[in-house]
Amino acid sequence: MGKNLNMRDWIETLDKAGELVTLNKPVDPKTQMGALLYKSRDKALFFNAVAGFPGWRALGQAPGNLRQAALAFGVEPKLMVKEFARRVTKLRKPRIVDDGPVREKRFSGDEVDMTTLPSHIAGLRDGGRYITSGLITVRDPDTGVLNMSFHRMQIKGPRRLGILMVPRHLYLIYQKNEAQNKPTPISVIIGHHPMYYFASAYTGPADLSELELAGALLEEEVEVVKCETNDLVVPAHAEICYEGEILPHEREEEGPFSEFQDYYVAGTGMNPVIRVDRLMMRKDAIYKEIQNGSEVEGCIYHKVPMSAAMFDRLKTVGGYTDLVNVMILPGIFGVVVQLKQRFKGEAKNVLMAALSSQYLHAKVAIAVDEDVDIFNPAEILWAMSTRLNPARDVFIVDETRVHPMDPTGIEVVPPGSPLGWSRIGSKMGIDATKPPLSDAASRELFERIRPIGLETVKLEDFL
Ligand SMILES: Cc1cc2nc3c(=O)[nH]c(=O)nc-3n(C[C@H](O)[C@H](O)[C@H](O)COP(=O)(O)O)c2cc1C
Ligand SMILES: [Mn+2]
Repeated sequence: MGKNLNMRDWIETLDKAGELVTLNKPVDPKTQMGALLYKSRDKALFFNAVAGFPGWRALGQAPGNLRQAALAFGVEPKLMVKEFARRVTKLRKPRIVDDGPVREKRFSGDEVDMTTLPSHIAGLRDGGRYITSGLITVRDPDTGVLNMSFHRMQIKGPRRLGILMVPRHLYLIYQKNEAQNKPTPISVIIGHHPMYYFASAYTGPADLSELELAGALLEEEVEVVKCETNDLVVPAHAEICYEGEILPHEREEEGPFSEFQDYYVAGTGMNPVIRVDRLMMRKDAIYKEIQNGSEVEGCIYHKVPMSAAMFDRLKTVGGYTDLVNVMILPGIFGVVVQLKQRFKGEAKNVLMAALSSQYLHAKVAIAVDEDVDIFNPAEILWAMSTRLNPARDVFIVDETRVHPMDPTGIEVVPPGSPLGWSRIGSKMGIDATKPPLSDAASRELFERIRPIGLETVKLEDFL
């Protein structure tokens, strides 16, 4: 028996670290919760009562920042991306067990009522209440591989949800099934250890099973129970789960929705629909809210796995680079790459790779040296203002595919269409590194000042 790390362990970890604030008065998920979550960038919030949803408790902004994310990995923030990249290599197959706490309470067919879940409204212009913490598992009909990914689901009725699928793995599987007039069976979990969320937001190859990746990140295999209405599985220690089908050839208005860039530019339109057939949960299930926007929880779940996936890729550019760290910038369309540049041109090569990785998001990539604190935006701007020769160190590539939620891009294919959804725009690399190691003389000009005794001389000793 493993530890079966789950959301309750995570709540305890946050609490012990002084990262959790408990709200005892009832909070209205339709009019108050979004604001509280959006503003709470320092602490995670535990809602002991949700107005209009008797008996429910909920967790949000957990992790709400990189410090809390690093707590889940048990390392300091600047080592987290490397630690993620290290764990990714040790995939673990899930273990099927007979029963688990997620099956304690069960509802079938018309007993199911998704409108009773205490999902909050994230933004003023949102189309309604959304399940924002749902991780969808699906089986590829050709390879049998189980894919798990994050998708917003709009609550449209007791058993009816709208879904947005950006053209990646779930959408590809849905299209294969739809071509044969078949529905796509899915299972969904709400509320689990953050490693499930990080794994689900990681974009790897299509045949990577994110359930195995969750096992790698947790450093123990995931226990799953078999679904009751389809041949899928569901993590046994989740708070809530449901089973259903994404229906073929059905499209309905979905959105708008507050997205990760802090805009409503978010694939609103004719999107597919889910019918829910089974809902199960722990007897005292805790709901998981995720607030979206820049530098809040939804953004943290993007930043950590994206940075780790890019770290893995960028260290192979040219066979090897002395890569120190990678961090996605606020709004997700930018990335900062930290390296010890050996030769002239090495940073530019790395920047080109950062602009065309498995993620479409990055359109601005900035390279900095090891002596820049990439977690401090002022330091990144300092490097750009003191180490950049704009005429030589900036390059722009026009007419490239950009992320479909990038409002600067021009939509070439609308959401919901067979080819998927796409925008065209441009990308920029900014090489804010100092001269490379191979040019020691020029490099010396960029040595940062260092007062004598910087580490040892302390103010307290002179008061
Ligand atoms: C908080 C959050 C919400 C997301 N919502 C969606 C969504 O609604 N639709 C979507 O297609 N991708 C969404 N994503 C992104 C995908 O989950 C992510 O790109 C994932 O890697 C896709 O899985 P795949 O690589 O197996 O296709 C979201 C990611 C996060 C972190
Ligand atoms: Mn996948």
